[in-house]
Amino acid sequence: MEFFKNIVNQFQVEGELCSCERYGEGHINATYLAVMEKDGEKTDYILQKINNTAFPNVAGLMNNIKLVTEFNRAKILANGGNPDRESLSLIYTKSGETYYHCDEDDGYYRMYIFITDAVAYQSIEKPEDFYQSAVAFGNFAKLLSEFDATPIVEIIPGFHNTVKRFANLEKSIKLDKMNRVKDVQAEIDFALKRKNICDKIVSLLESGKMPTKVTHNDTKLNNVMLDVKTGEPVAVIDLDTIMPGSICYDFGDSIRFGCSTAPEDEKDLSKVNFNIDLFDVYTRGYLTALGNDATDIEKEYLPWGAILMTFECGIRFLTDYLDGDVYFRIKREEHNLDRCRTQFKLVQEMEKCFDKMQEIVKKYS
Ligand code: ADP
Ligand code: GN1
Ligand code: MG
Repeated sequence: MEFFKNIVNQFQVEGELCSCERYGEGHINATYLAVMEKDGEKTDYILQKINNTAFPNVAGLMNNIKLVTEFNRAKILANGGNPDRESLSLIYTKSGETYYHCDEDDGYYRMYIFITDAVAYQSIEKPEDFYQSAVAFGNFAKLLSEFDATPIVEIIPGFHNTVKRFANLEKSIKLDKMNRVKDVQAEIDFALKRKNICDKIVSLLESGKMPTKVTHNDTKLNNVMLDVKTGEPVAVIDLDTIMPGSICYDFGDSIRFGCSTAPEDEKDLSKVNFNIDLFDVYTRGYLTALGNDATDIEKEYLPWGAILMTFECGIRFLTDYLDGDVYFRIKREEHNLDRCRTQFKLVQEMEKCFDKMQEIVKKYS
């Protein structure tokens, strides 16, 4: 507690820290709910220790977040909204910085205003929530289209470059650092069979046939907050990966996570299925919110975005398993392998209903 008191005291907050507990289900940063008390009144904040392995350039990362959140806040204010609730909002340090480097644990910390009366779901409880998350991400994409991307740093180069992700997998197979290749031959074969799909979107972006846009790049359901009472979108959060990308990736990543009938790390694969009805729900919400902002080629490749984001995530989990679980936080042995297996099962099912997915996109285009 003394350790955290020192951390929060570096930021522009008032009162005494009365609790600081781990919070949320993110795989990357360490998130805490920090409660401050002043004159008997409690205020919640989000405190995060930034994952410095995933994000070596913390200054660049935080400058990206500062630019995007200040842009969002100004827009929300101009539209008569409440920026403290409808945008992720940084609490600056007492010296006006976006983050604090703590010598004691060599950690990088940041604080956000806690978004009140809102929930980040871990799975779909009702289709309406998924529809609202689609509207939230669609509106966010629209907002970003007005944002000047020039100063944005590509914080993880090639983040959704599936070709590069595949090459990383091949490197890890060759290296076989943990001697695990022998146990995952079926998963490796599954991936190798699909090597030829990796460049489907990458090549369109590289040739300029598909526009490169500033996108969120990590659009899973628990990165959007919905109002606890009305279920309506409140804010899009987790802005670490905002950088140049494709809306097919943002769409696809939401589908990957939200259209599965089971959690991302379900061990029993018989429970993991791709729910096409939820695909319909999300597509309707996303395309309604985006309107004319989506070009024909982007719309055409939305189903590919879903397959590729799911495949890519599967190969990233497999790569991390082979590397000794150094990137994604794990809670048990083989956690990354279980995650890889759910993703590959979903890919298989998406492949089977690809025509149906295309029809649904056409219906809402
Ligand atoms: P990670 O990058 O590790 O996924 P996130 O930034 O997504 O970390 O935060 C993890 C979780 O913490 C979110 O899923 C959400 O439940 C919660 N959270 C994050 N920021 C806020 C906020 N400003 N207000 C309320 N809850 C938040
Ligand atoms: C990570 O940070 P979080 O948990 O929202 C990862 C995503 C993966 C996702 C898989 C920066 O997202 O790319 O799709 O896990 N984020 C980063 O659940 O690598
Ligand atoms: Mg997150």
